[in-house]
Amino acid sequence: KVWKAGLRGVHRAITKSVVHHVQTSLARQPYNIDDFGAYQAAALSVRDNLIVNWNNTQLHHNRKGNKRAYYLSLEFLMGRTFDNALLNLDLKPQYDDGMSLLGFNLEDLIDQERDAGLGNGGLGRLAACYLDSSASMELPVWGYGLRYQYGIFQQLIGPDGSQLEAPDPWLQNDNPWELPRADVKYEVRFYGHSERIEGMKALWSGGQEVVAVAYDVMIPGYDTKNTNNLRLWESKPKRGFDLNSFNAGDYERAVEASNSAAAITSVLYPNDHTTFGKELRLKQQYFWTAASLADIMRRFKNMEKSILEFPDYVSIQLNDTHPTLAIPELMRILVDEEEVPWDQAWDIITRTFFFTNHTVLPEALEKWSVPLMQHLLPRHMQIIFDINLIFLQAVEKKFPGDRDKLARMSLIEEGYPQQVRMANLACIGSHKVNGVAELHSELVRATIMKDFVDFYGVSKFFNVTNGITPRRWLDQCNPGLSRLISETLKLPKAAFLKDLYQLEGLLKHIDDPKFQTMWAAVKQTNKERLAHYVEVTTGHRINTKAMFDIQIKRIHEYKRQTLNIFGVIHRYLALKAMTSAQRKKVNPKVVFFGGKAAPGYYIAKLTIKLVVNVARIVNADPETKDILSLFFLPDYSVSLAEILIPASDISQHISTAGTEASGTSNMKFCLNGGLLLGTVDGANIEIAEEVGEQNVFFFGHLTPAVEDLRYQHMYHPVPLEKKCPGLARVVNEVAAGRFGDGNAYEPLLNTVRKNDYYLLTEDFDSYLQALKLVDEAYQDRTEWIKKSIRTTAKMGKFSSDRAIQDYAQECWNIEGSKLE
Ligand code: 26R
Repeated sequence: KVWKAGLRGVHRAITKSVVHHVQTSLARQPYNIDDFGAYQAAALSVRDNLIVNWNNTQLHHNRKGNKRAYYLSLEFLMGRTFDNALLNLDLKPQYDDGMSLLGFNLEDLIDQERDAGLGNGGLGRLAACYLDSSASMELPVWGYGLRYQYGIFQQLIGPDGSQLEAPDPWLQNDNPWELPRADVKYEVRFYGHSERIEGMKALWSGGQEVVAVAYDVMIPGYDTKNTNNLRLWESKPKRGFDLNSFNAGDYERAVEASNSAAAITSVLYPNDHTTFGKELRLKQQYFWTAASLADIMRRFKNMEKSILEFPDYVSIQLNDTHPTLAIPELMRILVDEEEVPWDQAWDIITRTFFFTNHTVLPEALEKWSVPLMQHLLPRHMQIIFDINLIFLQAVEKKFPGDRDKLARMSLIEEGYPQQVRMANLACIGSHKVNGVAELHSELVRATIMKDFVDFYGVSKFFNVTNGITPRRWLDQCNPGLSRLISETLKLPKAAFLKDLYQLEGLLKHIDDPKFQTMWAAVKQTNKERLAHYVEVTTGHRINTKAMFDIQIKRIHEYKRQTLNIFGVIHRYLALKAMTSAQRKKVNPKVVFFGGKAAPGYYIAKLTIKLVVNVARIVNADPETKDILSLFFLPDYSVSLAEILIPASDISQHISTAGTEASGTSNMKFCLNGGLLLGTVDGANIEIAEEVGEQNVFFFGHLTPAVEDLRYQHMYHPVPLEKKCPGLARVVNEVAAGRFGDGNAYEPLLNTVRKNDYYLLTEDFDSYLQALKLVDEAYQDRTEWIKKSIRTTAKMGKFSSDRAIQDYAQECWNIEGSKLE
């Protein structure tokens, strides 16, 4: 090994600190440490660097009196931290050498870490990307969330091919990336009763109190010392036990009370897009918003400003409606505790909060039963009724006599029971409301928020197209590509990782055959890395010369994994009908699926079962297995995405038009030079705008057609055989038992035979057409590589730095402030 002379001292410092942590923090002997122990010690040693930067950053912003923004999210899908921290601190080469001096391979140590799976999918991963960008741009932004004992469940595939769920005890081993803050704690009340005192003021007392304890996760910026904070709350009983029962000798009851307090942060709800109205979920939401606001308020009070200046120093972003209780909670603090008159308090509220909507699917719009809320949060229910009364009076004034409008805009939906509409509350309590891609924001304005647009004017409603962090989703997951880009552009990596528009510089190399070859070689290496993973985990060997076609995301009807698997079956049947000479001319292809289904989502689970069982038949068929193979990779996660995404030739984003708010993996695939096969939906549209429509594979009906088509399906149904013979053949084969017990799939097949809400029968033929175009395009490999280079080159817009810049300017009114 050639050693850079100047680094010797750094190496010595690293090995010394790692050995120190082995002996002290881990209390073990350096000579018999395993990979996991070495990972822990190395992580603690990296953490030492972070803690210093973290402390200095907080001090820096405090001294400057900077306005701060807070990102309230029930989910932060962080994935692994070690590798990311090394890259952001620019210490990876040093630790690589340092650990190898100690006899360890750094990549093996990186693989020892468990993912922090504190999220379901898009919304949670977006929050994680936004934290990375905020820190990298030196903005004073903190995240607030919950420290779930169990993150998103581990997915296993049972013998019959169906999804099984196991708990994810990610904290079983010490987590070196968090700092418990025994000194930062707040009491949070539930139940009890609320008594009006005078005017709008009330006193809330009694009930049960639970303690929120802070755990801080350090968020290092890239190429800066600025290190932000993600504060996660854990619930604890106020005392160890309920003293009354304890003293009376009723130990069971005493323990019960303590268990119920600890239960609040025990597990992440694994539903994506369907609400269940469970009391524990509402408890989570209040526990978290109350603790976060108490903490924000304490930090604000340390500044010794008038309470009326609160919005000049604090902005709060609501990540979907999940933290909407922060609105009545801040009203309660202002009116009941700070004695601010109601109207002034409401003015503070509407200058502090900002609300992001992440889906227009009706089943995902949160509603909470009024009796439940009354019971759990009596004071908040009062406040919501008061807000509603004043609001509806204003609506009535603007639109006299429009009772339907009043009923639609009310915070309370009539019915048995009445329900609180959280999106309406989030909207009227916020200064601005945004969607997450142009089309989605337009749909927010035209559908779920239409009445509010009429009332407030359109300028309250705007768009921030989502983004992804290029640190994790280019440099970390695809070091080969990052290196090639840096060499080609003759720029240090930081230049394009901090300004992703720099990638456009690749365009002038697009026709250079040498560059094309190197580009293709990087892709090939990544495909081999994925093939290696599949071989190690499943025993299957993959043809890495085949086209890699990937669809990874939560399993949901609107995302139409069914369209994909029906397409695969169609291809398989077509191959079977060919002569072997004909088959030889076909482009070999490997199709990958990954994703979890909500445990109670029957149709989504059946979809997984179908994919797994089709894979079993197809992969075992000697006639076709070299030309078509299929894998369902279990337990999809951030870490698995980091292996899959760089290896794709084509990825699928094929939701029914108008249903996918944005999608973010589409951006990740394209950034890594994978081409996109998709519908005209979400951020696909803006990706096509950037790379040019000739470089994406679009198919399917457009959003404006969807409503009419659904109407037709509902009132003028046409039998599947007539509507779409190609799909009928596929469905019949499945029903006939070609991929195992056909009866088992009846409910899934019926979704296309009956009213076909997600319009598979309408899009199937054009989907097949698009797949054919993909095959043809792949035959001309040079053209394909050029498309791939162009795609990467045009991804500048989709950096989460751009998205965070939009939020900082349009909403938060904060600026970067560098720690020297
Ligand atoms: C209320 C509860 C059941 C619930 C609803 C919705 C829980 C979680 C969600 C998650 C939804 C809002 C979500 O993840 N939406 C996704 O947000 C991404 C980031 O903006 C988008 O890219 C993606 O299109 C959207 O589906």
